[in-house]
Amino acid sequence: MSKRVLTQLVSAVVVASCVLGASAVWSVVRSSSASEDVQPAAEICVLRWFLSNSRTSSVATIPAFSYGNTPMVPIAGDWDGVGGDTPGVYNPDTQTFHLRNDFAGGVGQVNITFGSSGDKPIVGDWDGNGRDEVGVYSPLTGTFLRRLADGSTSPLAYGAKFAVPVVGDWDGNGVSDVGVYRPEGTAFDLRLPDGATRTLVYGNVGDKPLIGDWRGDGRDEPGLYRPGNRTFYFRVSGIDPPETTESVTFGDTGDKPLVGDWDGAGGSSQGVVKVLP
Ligand SMILES: [Ca+2]
Ligand SMILES: [Ca+2]
Ligand SMILES: [Ca+2]
Ligand SMILES: [Ca+2]
Repeated sequence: MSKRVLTQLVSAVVVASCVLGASAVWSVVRSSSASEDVQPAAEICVLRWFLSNSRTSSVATIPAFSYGNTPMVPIAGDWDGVGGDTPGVYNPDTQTFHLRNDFAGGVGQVNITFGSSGDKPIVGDWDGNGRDEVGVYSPLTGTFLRRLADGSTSPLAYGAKFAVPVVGDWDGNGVSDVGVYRPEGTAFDLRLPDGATRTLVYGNVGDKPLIGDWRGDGRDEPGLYRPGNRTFYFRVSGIDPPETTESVTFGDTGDKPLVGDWDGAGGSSQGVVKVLP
């Protein structure tokens, strides 16, 4: 074995130990094989953010910054109602959101404890005042627990249990709506404000769902990230037919994709979060 290959293998092991939003995996890793039980139980890895204000740019347009660490889950939202979307992280171990209103990294400017063990973080403008709030999706009950600005909780059950939650403003009334993505059917089920469901079959098996307002018309629509070719797909035509999709290749294999209106100009664009030792 050449030294070069050995280095790559070691590197791969280190990266694999940086588990994003899934600290429970450790018990599996450690018990699977005694001979492999050489990694630290909870290596802390840093989240490094690469965001682009251009949906056609394959390089970041915002200077990279570090914010959060494993096992935190990266999120984005317009927490202050000005200047577009900025980073946040959700720590599943402490059920705490840490939010920032800039791209400087550091520590959270707003910290909110919400949710229960096993919940997934969600972001939306639940009251339509132009500022995003946080919430969690409870897989056990299939319920969206929307945390309102006054700290109260507004629950909304939708879809099957253990679904993949999505949030967006499907009708453009300023209030975020919910939906679920069904990976096996590559289908988005979008809950309209009247309770009806709009189903969109979109993408391929293995794609990861994204939601954004690609053209900045005030209505959110689906997008996809395809890990195999590191490509973002934006359904710019919205949720109504006919479909028009634009795409951009961005980031590296293993990156965590996310989207946001980083410059506040009205349209969402891509970014990735890398997990670095
Ligand atoms: Ca903002
Ligand atoms: Ca709001
Ligand atoms: Ca809406
Ligand atoms: Ca739109």
